[in-house]
Amino acid sequence: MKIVGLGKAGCRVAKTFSKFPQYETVGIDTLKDADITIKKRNTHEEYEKHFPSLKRKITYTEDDVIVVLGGSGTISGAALRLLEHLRSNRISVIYIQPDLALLSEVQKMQERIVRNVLQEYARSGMIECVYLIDNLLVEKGIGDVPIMGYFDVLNQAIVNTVHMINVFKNSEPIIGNFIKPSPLSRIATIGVLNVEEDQEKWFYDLTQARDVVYYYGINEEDLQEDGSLFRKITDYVKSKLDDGINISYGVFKTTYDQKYCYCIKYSSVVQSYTELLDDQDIG
Ligand SMILES: Nc1nc2c(ncn2[C@@H]2O[C@H](COP(=O)(O)OP(=O)(O)OP(=O)(O)O)[C@@H](O)[C@H]2O)c(=O)[nH]1
Ligand SMILES: [Mg+2]
Repeated sequence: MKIVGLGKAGCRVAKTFSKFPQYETVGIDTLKDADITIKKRNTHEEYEKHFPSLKRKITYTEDDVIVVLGGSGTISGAALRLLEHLRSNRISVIYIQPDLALLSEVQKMQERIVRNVLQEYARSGMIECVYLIDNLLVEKGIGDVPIMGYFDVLNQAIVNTVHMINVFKNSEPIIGNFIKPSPLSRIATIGVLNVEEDQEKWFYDLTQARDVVYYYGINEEDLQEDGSLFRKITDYVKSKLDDGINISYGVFKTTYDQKYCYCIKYSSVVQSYTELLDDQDIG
C-alpha cells in the first residue's frame, strides 16, 4: 500500500507508516528534506494553479493509495491536483483536522474548504473514502500528552489504528457478521474500544452514522478458554444497534496479551459542524 503525505502534518503521518513493512511512503512539502520538494506559495489558489507535474516522481497506477493531509495549511490548496494526479489508483484520504480554535481566519477558511471538498469527492466516488481525524479527540483518547513529541504521540495513535484496521480488513475473522457498508457511506472515522471498560474513543465526532464495524483482536488463549467472551462481544455489539444503523463485527486471532478492538464508523452525510457552531455563535 502506498502512503502519500502532503504538507508537514501529512508528511509526518506518512513517515510514521514506514515503521511497518506493508507501506511505501512519500512526502510532499516545501521543505528541503521532503521526499518531493515543491516551491513555497503564498495562497491556496497559487498552490492549485502552480502544482508541478509529478509524472516522473509518483508513478503509481491501480494501487491502493492513502493520501494524508491537514486541512488548515496553505499547501492543502494542492490537494485536488494531487488527487487528480493519482486518479488511476484506489484512493482513500486521511484528513487531519487541527485545533480549530487556534487558527487564523484564512486558515479556518482553508480548513473548511478542504474538509468539504474531500467529503464531496468521497460522496461522488472519486475517492473511496475519507477518514476524518480530529487532533483534539485523538489527544483526548490518549490522555495527557507532553509538549515534547506531542505530534509524534498523536501520529503513532493514528497510524497504529489505521494499520491494525488494514490488517484485520485483509484477514479472515474467526467469527463475525460483516455487513458491507453502503456504497454511499464514504465519510468515515476510526476509533478504539476499550474491551474491559466498554468505552469507545472515536477520533472524530461523526454524525449520522450508517455503519459501524468493530474489529476485535483476541489472543489464542482467550479464544480457547474464555467462555463468556463471545456473549460479552455480541451483547456489546447488539447494545449499539439503533434505527438505521448497521453494526457488524469480526473477531481475529492475535498474539498480543491484551484484548483490543478497533472500530470504523461510516456516514453518507457531509460533516460540517463548524458551520453549525458558527451559526449558533451568531444566534
Ligand atoms: N496530527 C498531526 N497534526 C499536525 C502535525 N503537524 C502539524 N499538525 C497540525 O496540522 C495543522 C496544519 O499545519 P501544517 O501541517 O504545519 O501545515 P502545512 O500542511 O505544512 O501547510 P502550510 O501552511 O503550507 O505550511 C497545524 O495547525 C497543526 O495543528 C503532525 O505531525 N501530526
Ligand atoms: Mg508547512
